[in-house]
Amino acid sequence: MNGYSVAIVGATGMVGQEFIKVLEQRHFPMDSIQLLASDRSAGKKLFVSHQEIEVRETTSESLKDIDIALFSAGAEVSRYFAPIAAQAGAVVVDNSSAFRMDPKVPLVVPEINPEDIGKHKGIIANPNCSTIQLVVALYPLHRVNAIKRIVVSTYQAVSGTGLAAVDELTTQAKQVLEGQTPVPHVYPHQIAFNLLPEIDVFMDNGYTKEEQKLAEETRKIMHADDIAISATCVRVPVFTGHSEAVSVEFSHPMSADEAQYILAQAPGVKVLDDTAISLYPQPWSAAGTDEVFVGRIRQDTSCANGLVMWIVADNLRKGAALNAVQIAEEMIRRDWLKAGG
Ligand code: NAP
Ligand code: 3JN
Repeated sequence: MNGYSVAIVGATGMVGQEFIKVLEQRHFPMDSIQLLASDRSAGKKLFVSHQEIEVRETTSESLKDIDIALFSAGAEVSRYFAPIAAQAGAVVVDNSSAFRMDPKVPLVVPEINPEDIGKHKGIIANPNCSTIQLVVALYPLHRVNAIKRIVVSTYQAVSGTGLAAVDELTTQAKQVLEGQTPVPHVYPHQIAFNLLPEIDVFMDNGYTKEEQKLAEETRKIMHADDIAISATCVRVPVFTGHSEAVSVEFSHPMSADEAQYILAQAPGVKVLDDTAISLYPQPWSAAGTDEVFVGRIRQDTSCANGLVMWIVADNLRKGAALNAVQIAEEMIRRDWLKAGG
């Protein structure tokens, strides 16, 4: 056998569709692929490498004889089916929040903590999209000069919410331009031509769950429990590409030039930073690409050891599907993934 038996759970969704593209583009070594979703999609046909494949309902039976199961059907589905898939012999890479903070489950960004993959017991968690791009950019700096505090504001595209939200922005934008008043369905308010500082549910301390995920996951991946982090997560009327304005306080001074130099050599990072020609990362141009883009690197005039920067990445690729496939590739490279169980 040359390749692996792969399953995508949530294959009809935004992340699932990106999984198919990433596996095709990277020539992931597959012998077979199972496209799984809810019973609503059973029988629907999708193409993988020019081959038509029927979507099946996710059941215990459909998760048998799988080597690697890529989950993106929400936390509830993962909580129920990921242990079943792992018990049946698959290694699960789960895109949901279900297991991310479980101490027994590795939370992995291959550029940062690939060795944590080796501790898995059948399930490996993929971080939240906003976390991934933040740590890919900040970890190379942290290794040189330990980070003490991060203050981050995110500008998150609607594709992070899924297909229904992409449709909602499209419909609302047309309605507003035609002089109509949109009725919101996916979000609590109109998203077209608007900003919503609410992603996931509000908690008792006034932060949202998304803001909490960003802080907790960052500390877990970087193995840095004492970094202080405060986040404000905002939904913006952009289809693809999450952006982040980040203030970082280091243990010692770091110049913008030094940070640029370190980041220019960092894996998965591309520096776009020349204010003379208005060169800086933008979600529009990050969409469809694999790198985490960093620009606007400058001294924080409010903090002696501080830098401020602007970080952008494709939330469906590096923020979700690509990172998960890179975890699988890393396992293959280290001979940690066996074909045929
Ligand atoms: P989406 O476009 O709404 O797609 C949801 C997918 O889940 C569809 O394939 C849907 O199948 C499937 N599904 C729903 N209920 C199911 C069930 N009971 N059994 C099996 N499949 C079911 O959402 P998305 O944007 O792809 O996101 C899906 C999940 O991925 C999110 O809930 C989140 O947990 C995770 N995610 C993670 C990140 C990240 O930050 N790493 C980013 C985005 C999403 P049907 O078409 O049959 O309904
Ligand atoms: O909103 C975004 O931009 C990212 C969304 C991620 C998301 C959406 C629904 C459920 C998640 C996640 O990955 O944390 C979840 C979840 O699994 O809880």
